[in-house]
Amino acid sequence: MKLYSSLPSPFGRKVKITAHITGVFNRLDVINIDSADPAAAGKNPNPLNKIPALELESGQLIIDSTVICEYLIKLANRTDLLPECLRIEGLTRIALADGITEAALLMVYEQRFRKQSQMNADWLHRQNQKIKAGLGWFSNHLTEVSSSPTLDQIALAVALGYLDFRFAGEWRVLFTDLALWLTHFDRKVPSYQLTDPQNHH
Ligand SMILES: N[C@@H](CCC(=O)N[C@@H](CS)C(=O)NCC(=O)O)C(=O)O
Repeated sequence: MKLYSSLPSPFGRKVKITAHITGVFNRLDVINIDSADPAAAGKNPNPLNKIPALELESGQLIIDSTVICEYLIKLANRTDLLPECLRIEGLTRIALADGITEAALLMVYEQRFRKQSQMNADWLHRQNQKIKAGLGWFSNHLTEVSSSPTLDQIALAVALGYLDFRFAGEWRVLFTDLALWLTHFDRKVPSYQLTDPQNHH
């Protein structure tokens, strides 16, 4: 199966870590595309030209990182990553972590696609507030990490990793408990390092 992604993509990283943990990474043919490049639209099977996108041998398209992860989890019979009895709670935590990543991406896009004079400071502030409030929520609801993390823990680690990558880890000063949590995650989950965009430059 083909995974369309890119090295810096945080949502792609979420899928790759899940694939490593569930032992199916070697079944993925990873195709790097740059979704900012208009020419990429022709290569991406996702009509929305967003990554990650998974294409099965049958040609079936699977999109949205959580849906792709869930497919891999079921394929590998590793439903412990998203236990059925905690499904709604798990999906809510995933949505919260992904919301942090999305707000960070919107800030990056605002700076990438608009000239300095067109940038909207209020909009950037709104996104930054969402990131801080989301991090505040997680610092009050942290869960212990093992070498076999759950999907919501993977989504949180990826959100924090993206803030490290794009915003020089400024969040670490305000959220020392989350920084410590990420150190534990990093130590216990080798695929976090393997998929770190900063290790590939
Ligand atoms: N909800 C989607 C979000 C995917 C997403 O926003 N991906 C970014 C890259 S990490 C992207 O493709 N951006 C290009 C665009 O929005 O056109 C998911 O979880 O897969």
